Amino acid sequence: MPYVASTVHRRHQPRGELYCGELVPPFESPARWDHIVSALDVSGYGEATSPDPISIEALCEVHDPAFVQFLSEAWNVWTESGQTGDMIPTCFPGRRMQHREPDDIDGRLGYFSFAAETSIANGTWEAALESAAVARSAQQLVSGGSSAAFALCRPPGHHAARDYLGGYCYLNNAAIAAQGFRNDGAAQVAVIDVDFHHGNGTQDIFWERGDVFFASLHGDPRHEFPHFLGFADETGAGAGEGTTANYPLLPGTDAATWLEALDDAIAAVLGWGAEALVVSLGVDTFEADPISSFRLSSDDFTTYGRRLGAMGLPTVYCMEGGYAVAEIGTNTVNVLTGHLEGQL
Ligand code: SP5
Ligand code: ZN
Repeated sequence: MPYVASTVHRRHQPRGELYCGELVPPFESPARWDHIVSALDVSGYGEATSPDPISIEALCEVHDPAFVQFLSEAWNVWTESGQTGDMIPTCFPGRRMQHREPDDIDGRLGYFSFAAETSIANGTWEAALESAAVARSAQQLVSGGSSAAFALCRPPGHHAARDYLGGYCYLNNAAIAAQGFRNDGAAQVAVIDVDFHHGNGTQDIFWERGDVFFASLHGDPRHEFPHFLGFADETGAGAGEGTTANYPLLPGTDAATWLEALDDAIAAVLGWGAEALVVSLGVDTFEADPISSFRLSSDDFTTYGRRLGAMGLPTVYCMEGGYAVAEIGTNTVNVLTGHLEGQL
C-alpha cells in the first residue's frame, strides 16, 4: 500500500496544551509521526510519496472561505499585533449570542474555534495545509488505480468543521479526501471514523449532503470529548437525512462490543451503496492511550483492518488521533496490514 507523508508537519509544534487546568506538552506531538514512519519502514511499506500542493479552492469545497482566510493569516495578524504567545482561544459565542465574525484577532480566534486545547502557533497553517495536501494526494493515488493508500496526516482533521477548529484539528483532511473522490467521479462516498473521539467536524461538513455517508464509532459524548455531538439519534438532515450513523460507546468498551458496532457500520455503508471509502484512522481506541478509555489491543487493530479491507472498496486511510506514542506505529500499521489481508 503506498503512503503519502511530508516532513512539513514538524512546523506545527504548539508550546503547550491546556489539559486538566495545566499547560502540558501537547499529546498531539511530532514524535507520533516519526513512530509511524519507523513502523511503516520496518514492515516494508517502502518510501513515502510526497504530496502535490493543494489549492485554497479545494479547501473551500468543504470549508467556509472566511475560516480558511482566518487560518491562513491568523499567526501573522497575531504577531503583528504584538502578541508573543501561542494563540489559545479563551472566549466563544455562547447560546443566543451573535454569530458574527469580529474584527479583533482574539474575537476571530474564539469565533472560529470550539475548544481551547487547540492552539495556533508559528507554522500551524503551513502544516495544516500540507496535511490536507497529503490526504488529497493519497485519494488521487486511489482514484488513479491503487486499491488503497495511507495519508499520514499531521495535524489531524476530523474535529475541524466547516468553519471552526478544535480537537487538535484545523482543516478536515478526511472530508477533503472524500470530496476528492466525488470530484474524481465516485457518485457515493463513505467516511468511517474509527478514532476514539466523535468526528464532529466531518459530520458537520456532510450533515445535509446525500452523496457522502458518515459513520462514527466513539466514546459516548455524555462522557467524552467533543461532548456536544455524536449521539445515536443524529442521522443527518435535508438531502443528508439517513446518511449519518453514530455509534456512541461507553468508557471501558472492549474489542467485542466495538467490533459489533463496526460490523453494523460496515453493513450500513455497503447497503447504502458506497463506491469509495475514507477511513478516519485514529488509534486512540488502544487500551494504553493516555486520554481515552476503550480497550482495544494491538492485535485488535489487525482484526478490524481485515474487516475494512474485506469491504472491497477503494480506500484512503487518513491519520487522525492516537497518543500512546510508543505503540502508535504498530497499531497503525496493523490496521493497514489487516486491510491488505482482508481485501484478498
Ligand atoms: C484528533 C483527536 O484525537 N483529538 C482529540 C482531542 C481531545 N482533546 C480534549 C481531551 C480532553 C480530555 N479530558 C480532559 C479531562 C480533564 N480533567
Ligand atoms: Zn481522537
